[in-house]
Amino acid sequence: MKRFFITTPIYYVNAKPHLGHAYTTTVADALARFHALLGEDVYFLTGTDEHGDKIAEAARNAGQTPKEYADAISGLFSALWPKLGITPKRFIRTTEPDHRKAVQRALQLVYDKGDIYFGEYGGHYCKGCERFLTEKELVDGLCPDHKVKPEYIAEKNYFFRMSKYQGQLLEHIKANPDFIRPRQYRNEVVSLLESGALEDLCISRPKSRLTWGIELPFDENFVTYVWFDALINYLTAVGWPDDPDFASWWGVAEHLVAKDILKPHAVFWPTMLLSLGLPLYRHLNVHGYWLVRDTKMSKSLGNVVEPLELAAKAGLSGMRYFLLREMVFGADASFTEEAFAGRFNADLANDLGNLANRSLAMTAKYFGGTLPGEGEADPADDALATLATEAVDNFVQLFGAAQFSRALEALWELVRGLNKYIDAMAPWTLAKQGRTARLATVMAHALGGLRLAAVCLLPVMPEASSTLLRQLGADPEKVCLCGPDRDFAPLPAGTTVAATSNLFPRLEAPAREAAPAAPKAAKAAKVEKKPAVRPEPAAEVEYDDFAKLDLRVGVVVSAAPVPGADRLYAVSVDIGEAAPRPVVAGLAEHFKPEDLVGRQVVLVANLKPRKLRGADSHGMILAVKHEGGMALLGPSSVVAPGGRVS
Ligand code: ME8
Repeated sequence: MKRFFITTPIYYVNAKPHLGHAYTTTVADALARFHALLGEDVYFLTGTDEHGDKIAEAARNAGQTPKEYADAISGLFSALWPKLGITPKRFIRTTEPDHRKAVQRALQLVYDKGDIYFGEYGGHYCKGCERFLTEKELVDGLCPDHKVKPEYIAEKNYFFRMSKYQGQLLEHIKANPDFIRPRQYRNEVVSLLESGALEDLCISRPKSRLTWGIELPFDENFVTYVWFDALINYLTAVGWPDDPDFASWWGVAEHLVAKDILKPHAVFWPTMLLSLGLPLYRHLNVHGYWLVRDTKMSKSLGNVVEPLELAAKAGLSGMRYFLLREMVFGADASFTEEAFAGRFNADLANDLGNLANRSLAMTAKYFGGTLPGEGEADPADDALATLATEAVDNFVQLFGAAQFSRALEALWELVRGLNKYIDAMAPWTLAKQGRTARLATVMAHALGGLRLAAVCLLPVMPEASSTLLRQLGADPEKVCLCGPDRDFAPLPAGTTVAATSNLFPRLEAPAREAAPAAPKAAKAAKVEKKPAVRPEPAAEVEYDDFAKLDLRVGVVVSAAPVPGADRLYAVSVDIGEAAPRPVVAGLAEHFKPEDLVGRQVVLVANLKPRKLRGADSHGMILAVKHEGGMALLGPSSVVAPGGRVS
């Protein structure tokens, strides 16, 4: 059985986890699930890095021993992952005995080989990075990541002959172009190695200065440098040095890190492996930073987003989808609540959610929820099958190459294609014309495509995709992305599907942040002073008069400006009739068309048709005007189009 081994960085236990850590660990989890779905045997490793200066300092500040402190923070990490749907095979801690033993074994082997020597060194040490920075790396004398002035430290220490392996590493990187990916990070490492500037690595700390570390096996007056300790975790976890299974896991190892720790992973680690006589890992996958207003989100800068708070707002699946879709792997991405709600509403509430809601609701309406089997075919069905096959092939290829946002973009070709297929095939018209055989084929194809999309999305949104698969009559535990399961097929006859989906209710867009400019603030103050306008109560009506109104729930299918009318949109609303209703609505000042499409609204369906600015209007969308703008009326949970309001 093919194997796949994926690791995250082991995180420092000097502060609690934030969205940056959650991102890397979510990506690793998604990759692990993706490879399992391809039928592979998977090892997913994460954990905590617990020795070193900065943990000792954080513990001192908290009035605890380093071990007490490490236990508490490590516990926060290990408890967080399952809450985020993340299921590692092993959570390793560098304070565990098997790891300490492996580190000492590695140090002894490298020492015995003559690759460790004793010497003196002075340099700029950044505690945040836990490493010496070169003059070139400093920006205005400060560490570019932690924005602090590194401490100049000169002392006698042990050194690893890293420079000895410079040429060999460069050769390996050149012979394996995707050893470090994406390309920009590979290029960065190649120029560093080609500049010939690689120094030897200081790998010890005198106990006179630091005791919180693993003792050197060949000198009890020193502990090992935290990076020499931490990197070894990748070997310890899969049983190095003694486990006979070690080689089969190590041969397929892939690391996942952000660019802050590129150098330790792309230079320190492979040279250590070369010295140990071990094969190099297969890929180093490097991503950018999550930024908050142009600054890296980081515990030391105090601008972090709490992953659990975010998950509580939009559900776990929404958060995981956002993280994987929004960040172009390798580049930085900005986190804003607006971007979050925008992405969620556009891709999940509108595209995928609407597709699921309407295809299930129509199957319930036309076939009582059980597909009768295919009937009449149409060339559009073959075109859909081709689109699905291409989209899934692209998705699989890109996801496996760690290009998650592009992979999801490719899959959305299928999701949007399915919505277009439904629009073009117009099941409501087929139903009206009594073409049941054709209607059955259309629904089977739409649901078959949706099922395939849901399988692909299992690694990204395990919770929501499992629910969706169950709604489609499939068992999420039994599907895979291999063999015939990966091919497009209409949902088979006799499959019973749920009547509604309702997986991704729209998020309210967050209020825009207050603009700092004074004139705007003054204007806002003025508005507040104005007494709120309360409309006069209308005259009483008899119940029979109210009952004359036919109020229906509908889904906005499209919205476009009416030429020459700034306030108006020509909207079409699906209320479960043969064709969507054309309605002219005064919404243009308050909503963008994309904010409306997919939204459920309440329509006065029996209003006499009239022409507005030359366009036909067959109903009225209900909304409330208020001081802050306009709010649309809608059901509190998704209902089938055409549901009567009473
Ligand atoms: O470096 N954006 O631990 P660490 C994206 N112990 N990812 C972020 C991020 C952000 N703003 N902030 C943190 C260490 N990360 C060492 C690793 S491995 C043998 C030892 C993620 O707690 C990202 O994965 O500082 C980054 O590389 C890692 O957290 C750094 O975690």
